[in-house]
Amino acid sequence: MNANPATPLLDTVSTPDDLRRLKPAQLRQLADELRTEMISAVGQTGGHLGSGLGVVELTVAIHYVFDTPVDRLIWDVGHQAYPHKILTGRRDRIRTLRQGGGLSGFTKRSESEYDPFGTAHSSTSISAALGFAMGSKIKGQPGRGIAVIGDGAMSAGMAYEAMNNAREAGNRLVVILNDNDMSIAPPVGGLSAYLARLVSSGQFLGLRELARKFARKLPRPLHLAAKKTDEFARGMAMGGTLFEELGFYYVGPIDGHDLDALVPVLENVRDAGEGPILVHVVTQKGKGYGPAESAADKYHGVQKFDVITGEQAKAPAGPPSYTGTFAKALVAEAEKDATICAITAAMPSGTGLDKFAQMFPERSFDVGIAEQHAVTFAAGLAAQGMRPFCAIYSTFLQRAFDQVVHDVAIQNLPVRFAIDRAGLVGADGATHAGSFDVTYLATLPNMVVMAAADEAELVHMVHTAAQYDAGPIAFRYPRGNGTGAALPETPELLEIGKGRVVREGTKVALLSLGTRLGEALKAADHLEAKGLSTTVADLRFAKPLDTDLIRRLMLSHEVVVTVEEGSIGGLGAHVLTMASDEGLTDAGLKIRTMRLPDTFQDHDKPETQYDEAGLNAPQIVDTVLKALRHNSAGVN
Ligand code: TPP
Repeated sequence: MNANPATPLLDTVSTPDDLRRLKPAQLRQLADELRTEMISAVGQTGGHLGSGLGVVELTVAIHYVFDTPVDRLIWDVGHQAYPHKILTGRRDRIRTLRQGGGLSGFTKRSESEYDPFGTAHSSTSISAALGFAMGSKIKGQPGRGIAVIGDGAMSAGMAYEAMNNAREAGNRLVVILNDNDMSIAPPVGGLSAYLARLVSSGQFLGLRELARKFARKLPRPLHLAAKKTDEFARGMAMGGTLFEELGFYYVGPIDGHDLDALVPVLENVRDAGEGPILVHVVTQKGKGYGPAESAADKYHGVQKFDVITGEQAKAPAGPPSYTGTFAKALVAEAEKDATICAITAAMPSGTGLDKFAQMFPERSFDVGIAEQHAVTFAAGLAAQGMRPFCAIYSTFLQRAFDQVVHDVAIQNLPVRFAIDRAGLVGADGATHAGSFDVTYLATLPNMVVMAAADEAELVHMVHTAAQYDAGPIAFRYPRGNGTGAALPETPELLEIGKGRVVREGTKVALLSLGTRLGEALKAADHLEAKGLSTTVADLRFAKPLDTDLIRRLMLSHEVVVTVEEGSIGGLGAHVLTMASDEGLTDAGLKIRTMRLPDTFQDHDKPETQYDEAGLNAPQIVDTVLKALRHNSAGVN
């Protein structure tokens, strides 16, 4: 097994105050030990690796130069913050990352005063840093807002909305653009090309120009002057950049692994009287760990791995993943239909659309981290007679809600939403849980909302969505492996708004939406064993509801329980509304709704999360029995 590495200098540093007591000459060794420690920890836990490795020196330099936590440091996305966690009092828990009760894989306010802002969805850091900067300015307190944002995250509109507003923060706002020329996949679009041009052909200025640029004198001219000019070639280029047009001083590009350059530059940034300042730092994703450096995705996210060989633990063999099944089904549809196209927002491999892109490059679009644009772009394609599939994780589609309402639903445009990672997601925790999509979509007029109970159902749903031109249609499916259901040779065209009865009974009816169907069937077995004849229906559609089926079951059963892996306001709410609209409860029918709890569930093993959510078979059985006890006791 991976042994913990020897880290004599790092052992003396548990907070940034300890770090600031070191001499500049010691920082290189500290960074090396920090990198080794991070590799060792992630080898044991799995998680995000490449991004953190790329910012080891940057993390050391920022905490060395700035006055954290008074200066508020915000890591965009937060997946690169593991070295930051190690240096800010959390080293003793670093090997609990992403495990139940352990450290979060992102930054989290409740975890540390050094995490002033929770992150996980990208491109929020500049807005938040600006809020901190303005707040401390108005209150007359010390403190800057420092945002560290990747070139991938820089593709989202929110970053520009924030920069467009930043001028009044003055030198209290510092943006550090961490440019590793990677998102999860290679970055896309004009901005990425622009940054590459800045890096490769930037006009590098010497120290005198640098001194002139900053209003105040350089605090450590000797230190700076001692640097070799060619090393400092990546020093400071300025003039006419996009960022300057937006009101920033642009400083860079700087080699983000060269502490001798980083520290003095950041000191100058810290002491400059003007601002806001954007420091363009060039780093390498996966830096310092061979297997990561040579991996195509730079080991963005990894399973546990052997530090020596870099070999990752194999995910347990099992049925094909939902994502893979979706991608195959979509490719099959697109082979028959040249109007089918696919859109991802920076998640080609996560959504499986990389497979689609290989087959149909001209009909495949990776728009970068830009979910809002992805949705409206899909709406435009649909209005032009194309059949767009917009594949976005449930949690990231939240960001494009207005586009779903205003650009898609109101205009009744046939955009197909493939909603991956619907439901609980395990180690990524609350920020990534796909809890709300049924709630936020099924509330919209015109929208059709389906949930796949297994991978065969998913294939039918992809086919049904491809054929459906009457308006927007969404289908959701979870993270991970399917159930092993046999895949159909020919997909079925599902009748819109019709569910299916999977098991027929007489006393109890379980109405399931999506992948809790397996648990509902298990519960039915238990109930049957107790003499309670149980019907199980897979409703398939949260919208439109199969009102005929639901009405029939309500009129012929004593207890009806809805089961879904989604928030309050989803299927259960729609079924209750229908029942009350039609007066179906007036005769004493018992209805119960089972759904995710009204809390943000922390990261944990999926099994534990389901137990905590109360969505396993035993809890379904309990809910039914309680409802029946109420019946016989005449309560309610
Ligand atoms: N969409 C949103 C709104 N948030 C996300 N976190 C993601 C998608 C998924 N995601 C996590 S990290 C990442 C993406 C797409 C890439 C970020 O690239 P970059 O900002 O360059 O940071 P790097 O990983 O290269 O350090």
